Formats: sequence, C-alpha cells, structure tokens
Amino acid sequence: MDIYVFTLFPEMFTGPMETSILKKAQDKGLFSLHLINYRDYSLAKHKNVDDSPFGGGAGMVLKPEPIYNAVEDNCPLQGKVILMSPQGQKFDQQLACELAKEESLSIICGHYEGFDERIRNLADYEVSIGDYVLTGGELPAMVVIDAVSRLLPGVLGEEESPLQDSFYNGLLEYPQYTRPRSFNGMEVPEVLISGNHKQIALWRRKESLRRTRERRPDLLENTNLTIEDKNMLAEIEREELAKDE
Ligand code: 9D3
Repeated sequence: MDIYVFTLFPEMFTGPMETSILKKAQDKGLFSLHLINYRDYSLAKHKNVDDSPFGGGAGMVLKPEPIYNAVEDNCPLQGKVILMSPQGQKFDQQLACELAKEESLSIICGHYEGFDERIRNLADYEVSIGDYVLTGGELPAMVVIDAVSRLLPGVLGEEESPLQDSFYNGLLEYPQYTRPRSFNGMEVPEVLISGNHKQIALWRRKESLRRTRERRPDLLENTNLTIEDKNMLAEIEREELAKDE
C-alpha cells in the first residue's frame, strides 16, 4: 500500500513511523509512506497556506490551492483521500478494515485551523479519532496509519493475527497472567495452572464476557452470542448479584 500524507509538519511522522512493527513493515515493502509538505505547493510570495475567512471573524482558514496542487501532483487517481477533521466520522476498527483494502491512501492534515470548504470536495472520507480537541490532524493521521497498516497481509506474524483482535470478535480481552504464580499476595487463578485446556478456554470466554458486560455493555449489543455465551452471561449475572449480598 502507498500512503501519502499531506501536512505542514512532516517531521512529526518520522519518529513514530520509523519504530517497531511499522518500521519492519516498511522495510519489508508492505507499505510505503510518502510525506508531502503542502507549503511547497503554495503559490504565494511568502509560501503562506492560510488566510483570513471571507465574511470576517477570528482565526485563519487553510487555502484550497496548496492542498489541491499537492494532492493532484502526487496521488494516484484510484486511491482514497481522507481528510482528518474534528467534524469527521468517528474512526473505528470497521473503517480501518475498509481502508486496508485500498491500493493507496492520501491523508490530509490541517493544524488547528479550519479548511476552506472546497477542500472537502477532494475527500472520500472525513475522519475524526474522537471527541477531544487536538492541535492538528497529524497525530490522528498516525492513528489511522497504525491501525490500517497492521491489517495489511504480512505485517503481523501468525501469533498476533488481526483475527485475534478483541474488536474482531466484539468482546474485550480476558485477563492474562505470567510468572510469578504469587506476586505481593496476588495469586494467578488456579484454572490457568491446571493444564486443562478445555476449562481454560471456558474460563477465558467467561471472563471476556464478564469484562465486556462490566466495562463495555454497548459491545454486547452488536455481537453474535452463542447459547453458551448467553448461559455464561446469566451465570455471571447470578455471581455478581451474589457478591452484592
Ligand atoms: C475551535 C475552532 N477550530 C480551531 C480554529 C476547530 C479546530 C480545528 C482543527 C480544532 C482543532 C483542530 C485540530 N484537530 C484536528 O485537525 C483533528 C482532530 C481533533 O482535534 N480531534 C480528533 N480527531 C481529529 S482529526 C483532525
């Protein structure tokens, strides 16, 4: 996959994108990251990329020409264009999966400014990463790149396949333990040491369900639960009621 990022701060990407799994994935040629500073496409004397809003008011607005010229000069016509914006659709695992199928992605970042409305006409998607205010679209773009690139074939090993993701089965992960068996008076649950793989699988499923019910009941609404899951949830309900006695 080719990923083109249009930003005024390309240097923000170098550290995070050259680390760990993402670095290995790029070294293996599984995706390449192209950083483009759209200031280089400004036709203005002082290379400015923003201007005051028509109609008046505070703040500055990103001009359309630098971004249009940068995108048109760099991007394959087929790929999808994503505008990072607080007004966008909320990014989630489903959108990550959808974007991972594309041959190329172009991601446009603003930096604590509004966009000229005509910039939106370039975009196939307008994406936010959540309801909090950041200083720019760069960190959100990196979130999107991280989530999408780990879904590309070959990026993760067999062990850590995206099919194992908790968001894939729609439940939160079960509690995990490693050595030592006893730490500061806190014990590892007996069943995990039993060697009984059937019992361990049942315990894990149940604790996944318990945790999801406790922390993210919204996830249970949209998950296909088996009869066994429903029985386990009923059992959890009884256990939790008994605890409150
Ligand atoms: C408050 C009026 N505008 C500032 C002049 C709004 C504004 C525009 C751009 C506020 C912040 C930003 C910078 N943020 C992003 O570009 C952004 C973002 C975010 O802030 N939160 C979550 N997702 C995203 S995606 C892009």
